[in-house]
Amino acid sequence: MAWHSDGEKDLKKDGTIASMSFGAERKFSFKHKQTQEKIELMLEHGSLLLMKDTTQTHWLHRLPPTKKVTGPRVNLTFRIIEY
Ligand SMILES: O=C(O)CCC(=O)C(=O)O
Repeated sequence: MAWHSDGEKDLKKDGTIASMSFGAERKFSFKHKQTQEKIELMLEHGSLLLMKDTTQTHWLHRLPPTKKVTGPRVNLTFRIIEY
C-alpha cells in the first residue's frame, strides 16, 4: 500500500480513526509530511491503532510492501463520516 493520508471529503475533519488488525503481523509506517520523520510500529494480531486529532493533516501512513507475509490478515478501520 502506497503512502497516503485519509482525507476523503466525507470524513469528519480531525476525527479519530480506529484501525483493528487480525491475523498476520504487519509493519505500519508513518512519515511526517514536512520533516520526513518516520515512525514504524508492528500491528500484531488483535491490535488497535488510533489515529487522532491532526494525524492525517501532518502524517502519511502505509503498510510497507513485504515478501514475508506469514498468513492471512484482516484490517477493520472505523472512520467518522459527516454529511
Ligand atoms: O491495513 C492497514 O492496517 C492499513 C489500512 C490503511 O492504511 C487505511 O485504511 O488507510
